[in-house]
Amino acid sequence: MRIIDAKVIVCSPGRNFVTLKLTTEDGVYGLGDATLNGRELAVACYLTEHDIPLLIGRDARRIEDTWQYLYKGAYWRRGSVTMSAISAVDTALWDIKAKALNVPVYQLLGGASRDEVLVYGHASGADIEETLQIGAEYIALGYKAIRAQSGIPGLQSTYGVGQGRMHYEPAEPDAPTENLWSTELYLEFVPKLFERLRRELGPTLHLLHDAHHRLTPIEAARLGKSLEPHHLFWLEDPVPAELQESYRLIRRHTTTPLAVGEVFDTIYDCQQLIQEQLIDYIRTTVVHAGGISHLRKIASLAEMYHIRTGSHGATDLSPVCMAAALHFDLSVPNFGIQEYMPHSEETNRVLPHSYRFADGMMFPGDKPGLGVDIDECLAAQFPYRRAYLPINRKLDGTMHNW
Ligand code: EZ4
Ligand code: CO
Repeated sequence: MRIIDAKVIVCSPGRNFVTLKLTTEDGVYGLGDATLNGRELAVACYLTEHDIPLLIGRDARRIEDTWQYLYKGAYWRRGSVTMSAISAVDTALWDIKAKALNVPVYQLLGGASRDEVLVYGHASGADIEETLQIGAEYIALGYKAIRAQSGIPGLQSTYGVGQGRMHYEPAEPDAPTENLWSTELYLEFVPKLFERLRRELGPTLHLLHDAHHRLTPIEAARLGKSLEPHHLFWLEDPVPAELQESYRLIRRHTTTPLAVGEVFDTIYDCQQLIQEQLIDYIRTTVVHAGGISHLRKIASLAEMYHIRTGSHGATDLSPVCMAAALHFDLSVPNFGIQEYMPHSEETNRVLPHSYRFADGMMFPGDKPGLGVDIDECLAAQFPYRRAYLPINRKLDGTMHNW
């Protein structure tokens, strides 16, 4: 079952996506997401110039060997560009294998460990009142878990606070937006936000919050402590995690559960966090952390240490990644929660998919493979447009730490 064609499809149906399509001599094709938000063409070029020439003629059934070949063969280990490229190849090969065997991908991963997958949506408002209102709208849609972010009094704009109600887009065209940041204002405000949300939205809704790497360990410890009465499902990325041991300090001070890992690209980024039980949820994703094959290894390590998965799933991860995530989530024993933001109408038309949402839960569907397709003609009508993630400065102009 040789790979005879490989195509990198770059398109922008509302936002940029990079999709790898591998085709075998039998006419079976598979898709993989290779989107790295704000750095899309670096991965597209890596695939075209470096990986694809090695894939043509290879046996598409050899998923693990191909992963090892691209990872070890590169000599230069890890890195988000390399790993996103490997992720796309790996995901496409799982799609091909499952289609060839006429089963949904989750059946190849050991079968379903649960009937459906718990997801959380983004409730973002300009202030507490609006965040509350949007939270209530999510409950009405059936959501059992929401990530709440709110504009902070005294700050003009804040990263992670979405503009639309259901749609969230962190990147901006042309040049990066500059946000201003004040830890003092943030730490003063967030406990008040969650006090109101918990009081008005009830005791059973799962409440999550993302600090987007903007605190120091001792500040994070204070935030975690101040949020304890409102029992969050998790506090995400309080501190940048290049220094994994910094989470020891936070852990010593608070019982608020911690989630880290959306920017990680291999198991080595979270080895210490997992083995010292410094976190509760690992957020690595199919598209950035080596595909389904590598994510399963991370989940297995986490399982040994009582840590559950909670994969990143914002709209810059394409429907191909979302589908792969749902097959993975359905199968791993230590699944926790999955992030989910619906894609735009245009994206859904370019990348039609069989996964579905109902009552706060999702299911990948039972179509053979991942259950996602690509309309290449339509994709060509949405050309790439350069975009960047925002940057963050303190009030005195200093670049902030994420
Ligand atoms: O910043 O997807 O938890 N979700 C997040 C996202 C990420 C973006 C980066 O591309 O933090 O909003
Ligand atoms: Co995040």
